[in-house]
Formats: sequence, structure tokens, C-alpha cells
Amino acid sequence: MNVYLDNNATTIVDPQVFSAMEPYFVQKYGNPNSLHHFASETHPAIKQAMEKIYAGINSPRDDSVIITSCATESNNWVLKSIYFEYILTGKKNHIIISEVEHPSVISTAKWIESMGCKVTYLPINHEGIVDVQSLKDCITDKTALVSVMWANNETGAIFPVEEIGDICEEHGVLFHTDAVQAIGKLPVNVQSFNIDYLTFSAHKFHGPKGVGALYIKKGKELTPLFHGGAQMAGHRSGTLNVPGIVGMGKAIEAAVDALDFEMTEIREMRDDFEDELLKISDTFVVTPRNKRTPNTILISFRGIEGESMLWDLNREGIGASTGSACASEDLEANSVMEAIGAAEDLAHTAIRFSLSRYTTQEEIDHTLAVVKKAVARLREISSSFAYAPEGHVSGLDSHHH
Ligand code: C6P
Repeated sequence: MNVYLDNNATTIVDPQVFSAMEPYFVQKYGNPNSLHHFASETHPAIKQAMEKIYAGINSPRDDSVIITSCATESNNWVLKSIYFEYILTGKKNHIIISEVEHPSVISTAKWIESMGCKVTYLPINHEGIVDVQSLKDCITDKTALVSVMWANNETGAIFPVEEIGDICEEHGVLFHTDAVQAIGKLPVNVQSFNIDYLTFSAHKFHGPKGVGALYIKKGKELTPLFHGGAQMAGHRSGTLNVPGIVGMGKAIEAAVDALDFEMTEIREMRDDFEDELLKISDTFVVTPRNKRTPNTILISFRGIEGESMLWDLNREGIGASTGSACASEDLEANSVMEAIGAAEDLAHTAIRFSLSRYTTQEEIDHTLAVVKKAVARLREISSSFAYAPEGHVSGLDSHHH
């Protein structure tokens, strides 16, 4: 049985999305900016898809949604523009991000730091949630940008974006949020909070890979990352990715339609799965369920190296991860667990299970059986489990049974 439980890394393309995209490869391939009849086949499709994308985040038409190639591009664009507009010009000298942002934010911030800008990395608390007080303590009128994700990809922790947006507004500071893990899992409405920029990516909600977007509030325009033929109103040049944009439109429409299902049925399936996992002795989950996206579990199994567990799961057809997919090759401790201050032996034992609307109960039952078998086998051969001292301080609440 094949079980895919790595939906925070990427998702299966919804078959309806694939059907919507299919005509735009071989049958309808005109450049939508051309003037002939080939273009008139693709131009309306772009228009319709863009309407769906605006509607998906409830963006007013006066604001901009710019299609990019991925969330990494959107995140780079915001931070680098802020560098060019505010830091390089000397208008401001400081940006703030959280210490558990995706690498596409952290690495870009580190580059900006290397160019002489002050960067503050906000800590997370024992529940894995960014600490708002520390933002209040460090924000000043010299701060150009705050960039804090809506939901964390590893733990699913939902960050207080409403409060952060308010604090930014009070100080006249721009606010960017990476909402990659929020779309399709939580209601996302750019008008409900003070948000200047919002990043999202189609392949995280059953759309195609290679298509992302950046929402930009009216009046908060950025320096283009790509100069050229002035597509996307000059914000992002390059021939439009017609099938990709059509796919993203269909995918966000379907994701919004399925949101209730995600927040009830998938949440319930996740909760039951988690209850069963926590019955295994010496297991730990950091972020409380009601403060998490409905599909995600990051769980530590004391004494079991995360990679060994993945190997046992994979042999039985199950795909999960030890944290984010892009960090999975370095065999380092889970970065969120480290940020929380978990003992190293626990930070190395975290496994992320992320469900989707395609996950079935049968798949979860199979996974549970395999996890139980793997835990027994791996603890049997684990020296760190055997020698962990009684009452070992981990920095986490334990669930002993
Ligand atoms: N996180 C994960 O396994 P791209 O690939 O550029 O469309 O998305 C990057 C990205 C940005 N922000 C967040 C919060 C993300 O979760 C991701 C992708 C994957 O967690 C791969 S590292």
C-alpha cells in the first residue's frame, strides 16, 4: 500500500486541475500578450484564472497578485526589494523575521545582513509559536519590514499574524507573511488583517509545481526582481506560464471549496491518528492541536533517529519526513525543535506526518501499524533509548502511558 503523508512538502495535483491545464500545452499555446487569434485563446483563460486567484485570498481588484515561479521567488522578491528601497538608500536599517521561517526567507535575510542591515530573529515559545512580546521589544521606526509566516511548515503552528499586523501598522512598518502552509488549511483573507505582502505556492494546495504568487497591497509596490517585457503590469516580466496560472486558479478555487472538509474531517482524522501515536510510550508533540493547521503532526519518538524511522516507513510504502523536505539531506536536528530548545536527542527524533483531503482512514490505519512495529524494532537496537537516564530533562512535556 502506498501512503503519502508528506503533503506539507508538496501535494498530488487535483485531477480537475490537471484537466483544466491540459488544453494549454498542445491545443492552445499562444502567448497571451500577442495580437493574433492564437493569443485570444489563452488571454481569457488567464483573466479567468486570475479572478479565481484574487478571490481565493479575497484580494480587492485594486491590489496586485503577481504570479511568480514559486514561493521561494516571492519571498526573495519581498526581502530583496526592501533591501533596495529602504536599506541601500539608508532610509531604514533593520528588518525582523522569525527564527523558524522557511530557508527562502532566512537565507535572504542573512544575505541582507551581510550587506550591513541589522536583522532580528524572533524566538518561538515552548509551544513553537512566535513570541509577540519580543517583536514589540525590538520594532522601531528604523525597521523596514517584518516577515513572519502564517503557519509553520514543520509543526503546523499558526502564528499570530493579526496581532503582528497590528503592531506593524502602529509603527508604520511593512508586514509580509509567508502563507504557503495556510492556503487550503485555514481561512486566508488579506482584508481581515493588516497585511502588505503575502506569499503562496500552487503545489502546496493540489496545484502544479513551478507556480507561486505574491499579493501586494495597493501603494506598497516593490522593485521588480525581473525587469523585461513588462508582463504582470511590469511587476514581473517573462512570458506568462499559461497552464500553470490556469492550474493555480482551479486549484485555489477547489482548495477554498474543500476548506470546511479540511477543517473538520481531515482535522478529526489527524486528531485520532495523533491520539493513537501518543499511546506509544515516550512520544512528544510540541504545538497544541488547536494552535496548528488541521493536517500536520510533528512528533518525536524518544530514542529513535528520525531517518531510521523514515526508512522503516518507506519500506512499507509510506512517505513522511523528518521536517521540511529541503533540509532532509543534511541529517541535522529538526530546526524547529532546536529553536524550541528541545534536547538534541529529541530534536533528532521528530517525524512530520502531513495529511491532505486525499488521505484515507485505511492509509492511516496502515501507517499506525507500521509505526508501532518500527518503534519496537528501532528501540530494541537504540543505545540512546536504553541509556536515557530516568527523568531525563528534555525541555518538552512528555506523554507517558
Ligand atoms: N516547504 C517543506 O517540506 P516553493 O518550493 O518555493 O514553492 O516553497 C517554498 C516554501 C516556502 N515557505 C514555506 C512555509 C514552505 O513550507 C515552503 C516549502 C517544503 O516544508 C519544502 S522545503
